[in-house]
Amino acid sequence: MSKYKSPLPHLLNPGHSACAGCGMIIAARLVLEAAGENTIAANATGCSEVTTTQYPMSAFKIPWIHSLFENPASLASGILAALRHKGEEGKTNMLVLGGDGATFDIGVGHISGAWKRGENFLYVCYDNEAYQNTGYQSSGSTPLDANTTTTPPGKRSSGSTELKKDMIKIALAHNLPYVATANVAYPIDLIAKVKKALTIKGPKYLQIYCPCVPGWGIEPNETLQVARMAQQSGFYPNIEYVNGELVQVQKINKSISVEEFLKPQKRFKHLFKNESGKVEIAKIQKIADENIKNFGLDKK
Ligand SMILES: Cc1ncc(C[n+]2csc(CCOP(=O)(O)OP(=O)(O)O)c2C)c(N)n1
Ligand SMILES: [Mg+2]
Repeated sequence: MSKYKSPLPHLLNPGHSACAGCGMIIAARLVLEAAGENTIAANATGCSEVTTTQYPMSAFKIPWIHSLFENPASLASGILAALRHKGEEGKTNMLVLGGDGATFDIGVGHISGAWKRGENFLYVCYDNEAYQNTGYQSSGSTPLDANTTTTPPGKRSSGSTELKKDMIKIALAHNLPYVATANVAYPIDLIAKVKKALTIKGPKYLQIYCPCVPGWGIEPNETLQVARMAQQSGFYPNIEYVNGELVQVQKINKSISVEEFLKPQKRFKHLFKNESGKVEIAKIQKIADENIKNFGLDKK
């Protein structure tokens, strides 16, 4: 057992029911520890809620409130209004925690409204690229060719035929002062981003790449390795914008092909069975290559 002790306070207790190796729970713990005790969290429906707050218990050591699947951004706006009314504006961090389904799809109207109003919260989307809690259905974040229960590969398709929605561009289109991606494989960067975002007034958006063990068909001990490979292949760039300007990108230290990243994941297993799979892998490689070019991820 590791003797390492985090210097940060533990604000998410053990005893939650997340799967072994869950990327979301790693992200949630790091986000809370970076935000600190003086934080209120509003949580959308999804794995982050069902695994942490089985009635009458809660793993959260901070004030936490569950909303509907679609409206935690509105709920957070109401909490901020109450704090304003009490003369306590700006004294407490307001966090929103939601999955990609809650964020990219069903909550996007509420989120857009709150961002337009300039609400002072940090919205954290843990991106596990599908509606995992309800049985691995595809969401607006599901990448091309992924096998989900609503995009099964077969004679007419090789998994999802749709491209992942670019939620970062949607956030940037709202002129947010802070927009970034993070990755559970890079916890120091993730913590720094949360801390930095919370120093900025107004709406902030952080999208964290979080492998899902059962949904992606990986082993519990592969979570961080797969997350790291998403960055190393250019598939999921680690980027940061302040006031709409790209201020930081994580360069690729050890470059790998998307094939290496896709291979351990059962959700992409069908791509390795025949020639048409090779064509699909080439399409995914092209997406990664474009990321590498557009964000300047290449170390050279
Ligand atoms: C309006 C509404 N539609 C559907 C559901 C059922 N539902 C609950 S959680 C969930 C999936 C959540 O997906 P995501 O936000 O990506 O979080 P994850 O489960 O992947 O952590 C769904 C479809 C619901 N609770 N409310
Ligand atoms: Mg999800």
